[in-house]
Amino acid sequence: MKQQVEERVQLSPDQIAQYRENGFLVLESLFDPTEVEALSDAFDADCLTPGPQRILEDDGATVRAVYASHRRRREFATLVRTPRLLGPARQLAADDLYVYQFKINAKSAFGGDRWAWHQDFLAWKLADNLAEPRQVNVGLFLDEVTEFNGPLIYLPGSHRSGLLRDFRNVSSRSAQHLDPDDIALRPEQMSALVSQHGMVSPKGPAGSVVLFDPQIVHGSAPNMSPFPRRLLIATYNEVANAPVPLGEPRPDYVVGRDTTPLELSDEPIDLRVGGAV
Ligand code: HL5
Ligand code: SIN
Ligand code: MN
Repeated sequence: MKQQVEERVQLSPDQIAQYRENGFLVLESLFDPTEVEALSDAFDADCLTPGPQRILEDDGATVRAVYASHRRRREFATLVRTPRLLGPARQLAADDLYVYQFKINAKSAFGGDRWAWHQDFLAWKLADNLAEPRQVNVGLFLDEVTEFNGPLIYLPGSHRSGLLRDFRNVSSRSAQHLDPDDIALRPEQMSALVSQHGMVSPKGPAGSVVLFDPQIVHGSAPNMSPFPRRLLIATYNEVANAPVPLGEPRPDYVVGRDTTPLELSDEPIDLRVGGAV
């Protein structure tokens, strides 16, 4: 049964080649509106949970991001095991996978701030002593993404250049996580990179998925539109590549410590039984 489910969502050899070449791959409308609604409701509920996992915008009131919702809400715990996300991630990886990081960037209407140009792997190498860029990021659109609501922008092929910076700023934008502002690429660097690689911003209906490489250069503009752009990102890491922190590890809301290999699950996402995990 599991085998059959996995086959249904298998990436084709051509899709795998595209991912390797460009550093990202879009899978449109993988989740239906009922599922998106269930996830969206679960996120709204989780936004009410106080704690360091909830990061606010500079106004001190609007939610900027929430980490580790898969540890508090059944819908997200199921989601990270669904063959539609875990299946493709496993095809792109060389070993068993676990959840390294799970976040939802809220990018709210009228004020969701930018995410500066950066490479994820630099953050994790510096903050967690992560050895290899053996992660697969899986983004899931909780809202329709348009040119208006601050779409994520990628520089296709930039993941093949290795790390383009090697330090973080002395002062941090946030004490709770490493904000891309702390490891942002310089404007002159970005000009050269954009002339070499160009820019692409995948857009599409809620329920679409974008797989992306931990070294691809990416970022997104502020959202001044009346439409939110909530983007869920599950980062899977290979079990054998679990980081060995040099000092005190970061809190496990931001970097998961449970490296038990994930198994595929056929459980529906919109159980409507609600509630905590
Ligand atoms: N906020 C993440 C972390 O691990 C890093 C960023 O987009 C991922 C750069 O603290
Ligand atoms: C964004 O939500 O636009 C940024 C996502 C990321 O940096 O991974
Ligand atoms: Mn990122």
